[in-house]
Amino acid sequence: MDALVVARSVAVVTGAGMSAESGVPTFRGAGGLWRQFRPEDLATPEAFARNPALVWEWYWWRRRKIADARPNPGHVTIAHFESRFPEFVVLTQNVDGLHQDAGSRRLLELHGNIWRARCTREPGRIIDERGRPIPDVDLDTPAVAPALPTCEACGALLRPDIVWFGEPLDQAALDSAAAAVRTCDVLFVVGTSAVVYPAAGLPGLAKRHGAVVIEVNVDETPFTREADIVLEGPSGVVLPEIEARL
Ligand code: BJW
Repeated sequence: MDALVVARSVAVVTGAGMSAESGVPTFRGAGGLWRQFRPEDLATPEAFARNPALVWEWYWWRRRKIADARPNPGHVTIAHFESRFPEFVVLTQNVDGLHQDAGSRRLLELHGNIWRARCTREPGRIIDERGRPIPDVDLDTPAVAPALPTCEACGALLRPDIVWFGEPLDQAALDSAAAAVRTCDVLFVVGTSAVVYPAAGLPGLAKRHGAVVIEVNVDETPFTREADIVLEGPSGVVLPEIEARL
């Protein structure tokens, strides 16, 4: 942990495990969303083209879960780190906004944000839907589906502002993320299964450029053997312990 004490530049890659202790389901593993739902039915552009109502219902259902979630001590610790290190950035795959709720400002959202929608005709037209009523849907009981959201400017269908499988990540965000991990002294990799690319490539890139990489996870990942330090345990416990020792 000496590396962290002297570090000037620190970056953190986070995944769904970061929010698990806030009650937000992860994707993989026991209780993960992909145990209950098939990604090809819900998280691809083809799925949305085939059945936008089904996809929107899934996102409304998830928005309801996330609306009740609060940042956990792991999010709070990461927000504190921002004022502790001269250079600091969070590179999150999470779409739940809990890092921002905890106070993080230096942050790149690599996979979008569940509270935003965007126009399918004019993708640059982004709509912040946080605070708007969330339609109540019961995923187990097909009922009369609520009307699909449309763009106020042009009437085209809106879609969740999320990066689905087979879609490119925002190139500027990805370039900034790659630059951050190439130049950081320490990279934390927290609560990610490290299987979804290109984000899964960031820890290896950091290592190749000389960073000390610290993995925080309750389980092993494909990256674990490459990590310099492996801290096994829930991020809501492990991260505050690290902060207490600094
Ligand atoms: C704890 C904990 C606690 C639990 N404390 N830890 C072969 C076939 C098809 C595609 C590909 C392929 N090979 C590569 C690809 C590309 C594909 C990909 O990587 N697929 C792999 C799965 C094989 N990638 C893409 O398609 C990406 N786009 C792309 O590559 O574009 C190229 C392109 C260029 C030019 C033109 C066109 C295309 C896009 C990927 C987008 C991912 N999107 C999702 C969103 C789903 C919907 C939504 O959120 O609404 O992002 S998928 C899902 O996985 C989500 C997550 O951000 C992402 C990563 O998951 P994450 O965060 O790691 O969570 P989990 O659940 O996997 O892991 C949780 C971890 O936490 C576990 O390790 C637990 O142990 C741990 N944990 N509790 C600490 N308390």
